[in-house]
Amino acid sequence: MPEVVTIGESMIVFSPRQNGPLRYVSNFQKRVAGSESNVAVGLVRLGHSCGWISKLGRDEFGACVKREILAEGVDVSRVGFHETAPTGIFFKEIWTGMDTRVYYYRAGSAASFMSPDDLESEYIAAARILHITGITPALSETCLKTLYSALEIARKNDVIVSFDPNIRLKLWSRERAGDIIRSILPYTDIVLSGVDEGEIIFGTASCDEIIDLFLKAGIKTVALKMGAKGCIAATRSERHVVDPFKVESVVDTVGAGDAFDAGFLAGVLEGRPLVECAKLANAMGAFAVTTAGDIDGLPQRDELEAFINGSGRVYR
Ligand code: KDG
Repeated sequence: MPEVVTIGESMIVFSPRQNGPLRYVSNFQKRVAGSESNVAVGLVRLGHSCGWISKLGRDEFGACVKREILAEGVDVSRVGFHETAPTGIFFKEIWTGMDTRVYYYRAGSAASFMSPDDLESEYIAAARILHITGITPALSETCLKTLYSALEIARKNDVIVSFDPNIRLKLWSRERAGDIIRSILPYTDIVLSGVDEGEIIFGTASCDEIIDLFLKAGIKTVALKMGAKGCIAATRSERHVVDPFKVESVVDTVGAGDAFDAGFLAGVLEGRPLVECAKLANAMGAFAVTTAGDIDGLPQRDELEAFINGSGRVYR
């Protein structure tokens, strides 16, 4: 059974081969993307076992998503297929590496039909960590129920719950996102959140206030992502601002948050001190922004260590 179990929708993403408005783009590269499976792949690259629960369309894109995630070494044995609903897709539009937009075509997708019946309690109960995001509850009422059901299973079986709010305002309103996410917090042990998301959840943009409010809501460990400024990692007894790693050029920031989550959770699984978890997280985020795909740039363990130590490697 995998150390980490995650649940969520993955899709085919079409990345433009040129920058600028999509109306002028004729060529795209097809890749696989999805926040939760990105985290799973990141963890597997670092040597941890991970299972991904989802639903795909019984179509070519569904077959492609399952095959790619399986090829990365993630356990896809709990991925089901919907006979008629399609696999979701989306398009990226890139202006500069810092300005990427996404256009979803995922309403009514196979994953939006996930239901509590798709969960196998023993599979979640055997994990050390259940990792979820705020994307899944935004997909449909049945997805929301599925998430609550997974959280109940985790709670009953002392599985650590890790939660990335990952608020996608193209999927739901700020108000609904805030309400639902606040209802998930009591089940959560580790929160991996952006500052902008903290603002939607708590109505303040102050990093310290956001962290205080997460801790007050019962979260044991908070990692507040500040993008190019690194992160703040906190528990009730410690709080550290952890500097980012510098990257030469940013190609695409989408997926950096997932890479961050994978790094942080790897640290937790390895019993590392809080600052080290945050350092691993920042380093993974730095890798992710250097390539166009969500997972293409994610490092293997030795590559990550070499990057953190500043030693680099020479291939001959
Ligand atoms: O974090 C990256 C994700 O946003 C991307 O892979 C697509 O899962 C996705 C989503 O729902 O936006």
